[in-house]
Amino acid sequence: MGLKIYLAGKIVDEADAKISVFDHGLLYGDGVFEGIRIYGGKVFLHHPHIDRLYESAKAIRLTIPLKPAEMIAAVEATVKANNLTDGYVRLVVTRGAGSLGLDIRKTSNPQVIIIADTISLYPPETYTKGMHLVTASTIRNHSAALSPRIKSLNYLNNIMARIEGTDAGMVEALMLNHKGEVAECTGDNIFIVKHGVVRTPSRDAGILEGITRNAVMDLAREAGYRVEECSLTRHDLYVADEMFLTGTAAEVVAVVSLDGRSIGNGEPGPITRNLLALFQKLTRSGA
Ligand code: PXG
Repeated sequence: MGLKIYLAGKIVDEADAKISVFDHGLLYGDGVFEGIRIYGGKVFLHHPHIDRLYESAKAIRLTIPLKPAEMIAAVEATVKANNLTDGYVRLVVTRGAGSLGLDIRKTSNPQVIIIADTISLYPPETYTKGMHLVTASTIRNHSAALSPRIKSLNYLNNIMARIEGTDAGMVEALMLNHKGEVAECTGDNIFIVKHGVVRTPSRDAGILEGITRNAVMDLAREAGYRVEECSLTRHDLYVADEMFLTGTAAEVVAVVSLDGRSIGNGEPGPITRNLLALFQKLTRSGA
């Protein structure tokens, strides 16, 4: 028995969840998406994810054929139809089928697709030992070409960088922006800790404004740490006391080396471990 998929306003069997080969989501990567966790049967930070989806759609001039409240109900219904207590929701909105050619006026019926499934996580030792990173030579999209704040179906920029990480035997890769500043990883935001201060690139570094990033910044402030959004160089990263990534799938994961430089003492740092524990408390307490 396959999954139950939300498609065109209905919940259908996976085998029947099909869309047109003329959909511009497929032909041009023209569409937007979200990835959301389900913890204890609840959709985690549902509203911020739906807000970001509608903001991404607005930026690409895509009108989503559901009101936000209807979208929230559709996600809840899909989670329920699949009996999931812990898992992952992939929400996709495509431009819809059209003629061959870029003109959005020749498309119709944007497609809303909701997949709710289990999630494959990093192995537990990634959390206890931390991960190794390399800097990709592929820079993050220039904001004036395609804003990284849009979570679009066009992920080739990130995929090209991820290939470099994979080639180096790593599960993630660091991306810089066109100015050479630290931006983010291919599917995660990046943080460092230096002299007890938690630092992360600001939005204007050209990054996706991660929902996990924002939640972790809130947790850090509540825990009494100073948190700064600022411009960071690779040198700042090399000499950091601690480093970690945040993301929907990764949650909070320590980075113990970057480009062959070990970070701090080469083990997950105390503030990183504390923030991971606080994040797990937030997600596993049913809050
Ligand atoms: N940067 C980029 C480029 C991302 O794609 C993040 C940062 C972290 O954002 P959130 O909101 O998740 O804290 C992302 C998120 C997937 C997948 O299946 C990718 C993401 C999230 C969930 C699933 O590849 N990327």
